[in-house]
Amino acid sequence: MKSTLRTFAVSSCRLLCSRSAALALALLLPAASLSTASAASNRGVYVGNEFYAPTTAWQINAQQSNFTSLFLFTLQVNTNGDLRYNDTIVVQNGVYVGDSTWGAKLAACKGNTCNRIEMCIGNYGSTSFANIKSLIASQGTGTTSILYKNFQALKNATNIDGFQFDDENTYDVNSMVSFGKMLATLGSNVSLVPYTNQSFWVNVRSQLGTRVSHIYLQCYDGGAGNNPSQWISAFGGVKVEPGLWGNTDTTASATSKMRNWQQTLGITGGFMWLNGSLPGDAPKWGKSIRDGIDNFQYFEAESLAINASSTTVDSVTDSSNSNGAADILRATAVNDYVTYLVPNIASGTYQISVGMKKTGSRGQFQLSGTRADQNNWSNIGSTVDEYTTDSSDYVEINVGSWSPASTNDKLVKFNVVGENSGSDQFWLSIDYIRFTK
Ligand SMILES: [Ca+2]
Repeated sequence: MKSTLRTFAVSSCRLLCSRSAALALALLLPAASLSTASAASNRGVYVGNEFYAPTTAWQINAQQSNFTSLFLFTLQVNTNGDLRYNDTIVVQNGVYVGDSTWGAKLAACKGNTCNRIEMCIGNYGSTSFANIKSLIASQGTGTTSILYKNFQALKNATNIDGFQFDDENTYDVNSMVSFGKMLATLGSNVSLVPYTNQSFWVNVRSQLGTRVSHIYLQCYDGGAGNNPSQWISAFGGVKVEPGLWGNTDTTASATSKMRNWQQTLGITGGFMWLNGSLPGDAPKWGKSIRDGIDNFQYFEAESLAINASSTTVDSVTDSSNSNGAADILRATAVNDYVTYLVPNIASGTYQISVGMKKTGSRGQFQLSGTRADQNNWSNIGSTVDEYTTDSSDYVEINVGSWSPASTNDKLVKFNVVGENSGSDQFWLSIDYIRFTK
């Protein structure tokens, strides 16, 4: 057993605190309630060679990034049809010759918020779309063409959800449309990633129709002057998902821009260019888009009223926690619990997320909820393990969905159900609870 000695800058017992004071604080919390978003946003980020193939550490980074979509940057099509992920040939003569673990390791990146992986084709200065045009002119896109065979091999090996068209110089409508239709027959969606030449992209979208699942509009660098409203009009009302650059925006400005676009245009997604790889501060960028677009209510645990608990709950200060503080349930056994009163939650379906500081001495909990004036508990999601082998991980976990049927105060209960075999305690860290509609 590890020592239980711990020091905190400030540690105030919450078990016997004034509940009315805590409730008053909770009611004063600003809740970012946006008008029209109806589901958690799609939040993309470009990543690079660190995801060929992603180690366990990169898989965890992806899951904890607060982004929902990874954009693998970037695939090239050689003149003979060989497919190259950056400098590495991955498909040749219809056969996948890349890292044999790539598909499994990409699949392992999904979880928590991360649920989609797209692969970008091309980039600035790339000849890939010129090569695609030539190959289609000579071989077409039938099942015996090298393009078909190579993309089928890549799709089978990686199970990529979609391919992005990042053509920045060829701009040939007919071959891009043929290529998009070919990918659709392989079960892959297409995303368009324009920054200029609007009429070309509008024509491609028009001909590919719903085979195009996303339009990611670059609103930085060469596309800095792009107005998403004007592009949405040009696409006949199809929503674009605007993208920003970490070098020319801050997290605050990204949130502000995304919120404005959400409120005025109803955008449901956005993306970040963080220089082509997933940086250590990716979670704050994923959060910045989420905070701009999502319709959510945010409750700091340390400010919520505690309705009941089986043992001590301390409020601890920690500048890495949201609002600089979090609650710690000093659980010593299975079935220790804390129940919070969460005020004024409207009926509807929510994704419930919990912010926490994972460490090596944390327990596992099952979340459940009920109307505050009833005793009608239902589980929310499945068991969450707060244990980590890292010294500390400040993460938000998407616990699960909950659909309260009526509008009123709710009780949310964290019940300890066990501990990881590597853990030496049952304590829980509860930083905040977020309800996303
Ligand atoms: Ca907090």
